[in-house]
Formats: sequence, C-alpha cells, structure tokens
Amino acid sequence: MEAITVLQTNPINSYLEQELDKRFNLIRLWNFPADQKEDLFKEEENKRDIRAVVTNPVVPTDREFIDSLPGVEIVSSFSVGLDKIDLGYCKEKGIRVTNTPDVLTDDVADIAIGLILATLRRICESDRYVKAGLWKKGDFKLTTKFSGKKVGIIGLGRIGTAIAKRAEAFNCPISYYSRSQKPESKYKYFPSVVELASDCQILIVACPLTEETRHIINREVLDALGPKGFLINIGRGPHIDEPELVSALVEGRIAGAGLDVFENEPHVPEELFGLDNVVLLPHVGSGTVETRNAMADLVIGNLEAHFNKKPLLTPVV
Ligand code: 8YV
Repeated sequence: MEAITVLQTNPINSYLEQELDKRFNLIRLWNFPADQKEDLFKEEENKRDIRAVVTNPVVPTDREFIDSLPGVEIVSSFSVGLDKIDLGYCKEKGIRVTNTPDVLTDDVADIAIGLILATLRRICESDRYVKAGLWKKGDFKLTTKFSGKKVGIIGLGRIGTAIAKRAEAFNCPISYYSRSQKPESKYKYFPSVVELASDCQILIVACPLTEETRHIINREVLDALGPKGFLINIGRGPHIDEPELVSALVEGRIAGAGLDVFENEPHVPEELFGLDNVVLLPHVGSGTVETRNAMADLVIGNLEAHFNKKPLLTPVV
C-alpha cells in the first residue's frame, strides 16, 4: 500500500519526526523555501495527496491554510491547547482534530508549582547570588513563604485541578474562577476574576485561550491582586494584557510574577529582564523527554486510528 502523505508545519520534536517518517510519507513544510512552497501547493495532485496535518500552537491552522489543502482529513496537534486551530472551520469541512491532553498535565502542574517557589523564594536570584560569589559578603535577603498562601486558580480543568492538588499539599486554601461553578469541587468558587484576585495571594492562569479569556488578566485584575499578590501564567501569553502586567511589575502594583508563556513568543518584554521579582521560562511547561515522547505517541496514535478507521484516541472535533 502506498504511504499516506502527512504534512508537518514546523519543527516540533525529533522523536515525533522519526516516528512519523517510519509510518508515513512526511513532508516537512519548513524545508520548502517560500518559492518552492508555491510549487508544493500549486499542483492540485500534491495538495490532494496531503491527508493529514501535524502541527503545534506555534503556527496557525486557519481558514486559508485549511483551504490550501483540499485532501486533508485530520489535524493532529502536538498540544493540549487548540487556540491556533480554527476548530469551527474544521468542523464545517468535516476535518477531524485531535490534541494531546492528560499526558502533559503533571508536567505543566509541576512547572506551575516550580514557578511559584522560584518567584516567592527567589530561587533563581539566590542561585545567581551564590554563583557571583556574593554569599561571602553576606547572607541572601529574606523572601516570601509559599506554604499556606491563598491560591486562586483561573480554570479548573485537568491542569487547574492538578495544580490545586499540589497546592493543597502546601496547605494552601484554594479558590477558583471558571465559566460556571463545578458542583463536585470542594474549592471556593468566585463568579468573577476580579473577586478571585482580591481574595487570593497567588493567582494562577490555567484556562484555555479563547475569545472570552483573551486578556482575562487586565489592569483591574492586577490592581485587585495588589502589591502583595503574585501572578503565575502557565496558560497562554494572550491571557494577560502584557503591557499592563509590565507596568504593574515596574510600578510595584503587584509583588511578582512567574511566567512560562508570553504574548508574542519568543519575544519577551525587555523591561522584565532586569526585575528580580519575575521568573521567566521559555514555554517549557510540557518540556520533559517523557512527556514530549508521550505527546508524540498520541499524535501518531490518533493518525493511525484515523487511517485504520478506528475511533480517535483524543478527538476534539
Ligand atoms: C506545546 C502547549 O504544544 O500543549 C500545549 O498547549 O502549549 C505545549 O505543550 C509545545 O509548544 C510543544 O511543541
């Protein structure tokens, strides 16, 4: 049987590519210079040959891109977040979409706790202190306790719940905001983000990025969090109005921030680089070998299920 053609949009993970190569005729879109890309899409036959797209939240799978691939049957995303995929249009066109939930939950929740500890206890700054030989000149300054702090979580899905579970082990009272109250949850519900921010000391963004949650962290929320409050973001950069966050940090209107994601990755506002109350990570929430391999297996498992006419493992559309 002739190999099925799969188009991968951008470099994602070497194990993923290796395993895709074993099973499919893999086209690496980024290997086509702009002029040859034209050729790839010009030939009707080429376009029809491509039956699957493998992608991640770095590049948009929008209407234009979908329309350029008339033979595509499935989009398999190497991510839990689907904000870069036009799900409505895929549904309309009968294109299946899959993601990689669950396998990354632990890692993302772990990094949220890591960011809290790094930010409140100034772990990165104290590491720099020792490496710069400053300890011999005096003790490091006192920091802020994490255990027992009031934690507010925006989005009590898989990842939000995993963060809550971990924070409970630090004796933190947990409250949350989500579109609707979860009757099965023992945590305190706030119907607005401003109310949640006013009531907690550490505010964590853990919801999907949608039109409703874009800039869910705005000036009003930051001011409600206040000069003793910390913001942690392991969701998506556009959840936060970034210029507002930068001024809140620079002006000391919030106490600090731990950020794994940014509005315009890999660009990070340079005003943040000089701030010691801020810990910045390069979107590494799911970035362990174990989890990225499991995500790759799920991307491939979904493609194989689709082409073998079996139920998809993690269908979204
Ligand atoms: C990325 C993520 O997909 O799952 C998500 O939504 O943001 C990450 O796991 C990462 O960019 C992997 O390529």
